[in-house]
Amino acid sequence: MMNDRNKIFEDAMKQDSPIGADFIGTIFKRVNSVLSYQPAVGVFGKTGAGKSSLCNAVFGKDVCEISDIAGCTRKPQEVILELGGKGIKLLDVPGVGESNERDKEYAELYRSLLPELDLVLWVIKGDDRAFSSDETFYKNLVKPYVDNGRPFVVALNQVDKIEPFREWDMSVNQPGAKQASNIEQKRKNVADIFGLPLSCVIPVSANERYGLVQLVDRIIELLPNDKKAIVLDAVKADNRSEHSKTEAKNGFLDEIVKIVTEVVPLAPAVKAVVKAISNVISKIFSWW
Ligand SMILES: Nc1nc2c(ncn2[C@@H]2O[C@H](COP(=O)(O)OP(=O)(O)OP(=O)(O)O)[C@@H](O)[C@H]2O)c(=O)[nH]1
Ligand SMILES: [Mg+2]
Repeated sequence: MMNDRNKIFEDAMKQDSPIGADFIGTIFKRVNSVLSYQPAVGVFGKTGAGKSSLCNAVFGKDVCEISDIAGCTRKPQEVILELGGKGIKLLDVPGVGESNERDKEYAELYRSLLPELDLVLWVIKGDDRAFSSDETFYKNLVKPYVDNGRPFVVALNQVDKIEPFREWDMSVNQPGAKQASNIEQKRKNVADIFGLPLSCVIPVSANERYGLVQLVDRIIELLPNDKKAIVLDAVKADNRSEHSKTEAKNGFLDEIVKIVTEVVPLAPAVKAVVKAISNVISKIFSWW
């Protein structure tokens, strides 16, 4: 894949761009390093919240182990999703809230992982009543990173179980009216607890494949320009909306314009070079 990419890239640049070989080389290196970056996504939350299930639903079938037995994920599962470029690194970590001993150990683990993460996805069980362990973990560990501008999204998972759960409409895969209003209430509640805007708390159901497109939309919006396309590429095709595709494309093109403008001193050449590069990118990402 990597070699294919290099070849397509070089050919396109030779044909279409009005600049010299040394400029092409420099631009090539810089765009390639954006493409080769491997974003790391950490999936945190209480045990049994559905972290592993949600990873599978968002990114693909069976990338993470799931078990109906309590406390399934015992050590961090590092899954490399290789598509297009190097893909992304998905860290499905063990859940907190099982025992005090474990929580101390896992707090250390979360703390050590955080500096390398581009995005933290916090998974909460929608029908949980108490969020105190989530709150403690979030405030002590994650909040300093979020305050530094690190993208953070809460997935309010298992909303199919929120009362009255019998209202869940299987035919359209949507909550019933009363259930929808209780879900919205819970969402507000969680946003308050975490001190987040409502837009960062997304109601989902991993099992029912509900809300996943909205979750991906939000994630792509929050990521920096140079990482949107790579993360979107790792997401299952069903979960990519036109909105997130446009967002990821524009982000990537902005990044390319930035790079080319820095390297090529002549303004008229920039447009042609950017066009040549975006032609190449469109061959790398199937959804482009
Ligand atoms: N009804 C329903 N059940 C779910 C949903 N998501 C997960 N589950 C179930 O919840 C249980 C726990 O899911 P996991 O994905 O293993 O949870 P986890 O957060 O990875 O748990 P640990 O690895 O122990 O931290 C499994 O039985 C899942 O099938 C959902 O959206 N709706
Ligand atoms: Mg798990």
